[in-house]
Amino acid sequence: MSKGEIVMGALAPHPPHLVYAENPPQNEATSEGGWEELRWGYERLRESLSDRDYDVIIVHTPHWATFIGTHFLGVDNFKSLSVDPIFPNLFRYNYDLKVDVELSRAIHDNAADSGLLVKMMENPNFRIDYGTITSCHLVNPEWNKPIVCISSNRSKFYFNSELMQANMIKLGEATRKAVEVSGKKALLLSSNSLSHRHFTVEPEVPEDMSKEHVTNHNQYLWDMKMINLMREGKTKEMIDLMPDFTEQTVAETEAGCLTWLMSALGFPDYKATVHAYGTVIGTGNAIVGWDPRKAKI
Ligand code: 2X7
Ligand code: FE2
Repeated sequence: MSKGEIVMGALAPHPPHLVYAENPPQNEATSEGGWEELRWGYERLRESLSDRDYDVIIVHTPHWATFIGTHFLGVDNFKSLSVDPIFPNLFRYNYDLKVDVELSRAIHDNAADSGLLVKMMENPNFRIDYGTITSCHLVNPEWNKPIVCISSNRSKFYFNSELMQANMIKLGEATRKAVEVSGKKALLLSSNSLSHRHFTVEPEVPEDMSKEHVTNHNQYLWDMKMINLMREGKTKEMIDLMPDFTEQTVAETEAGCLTWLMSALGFPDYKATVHAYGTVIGTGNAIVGWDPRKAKI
């Protein structure tokens, strides 16, 4: 069996608004569009994947929050209705997804060997979080690949950002090793927004783009600082700044997804491709791809 590999890593944020704006048949709510810059960015990310063959999507999500260890989906198939708790008016999505339990378990076992507290989630009635569904839908609307879904352990809250990052670095390494041993080609998704201070009142028409802008200039400056480090291939520096960035912008990086992704990719020093930056109800969102083929040039 040939060695498996990560074919691409992506920052793939999950505002449910983007699915709402696309009007797919799975979502009960309907819209008049909106957030085109980000949706066209997802189109560009999909285009960049069109010549990349892959077997599985591995997604790390902030909205499956676990306080005791990191959990992994451990059932072959999940089918149900996912309703966003904050935006039930926008996101009521009928999902039917497949899980690569073998790879899920392999990452779980590697993570356990490296000293992390882990658990397989084997309840067939478990409700999949909207972060996972939104990022996977926008990257692969055909849903023709199995997924591995990893929860976000909330160690930042019961300990601190530094411990959270140290654990996510171990989890990223465990993920890369499991992919290599599996012989599979994997696409990795960090499902999170960047700056995350959002409006507390929704416009009457949620897709009214005359109301959309970043919550404050501080958030915008921090988002650009982080995105420019990605563009310059300075991902170690980005990870070093992460605790301050997260603190200053209440960023969704608090969940560890992006740290996990950078570690799995071996802290890329090649340039990332930024497909889009845009705001959703005031939060900052970037769609970014890391293509490991660039490391070999
Ligand atoms: O979960 C989210 C998010 N990350 C960003 C914006 C709006 C809603 O939900
Ligand atoms: Fe979120």
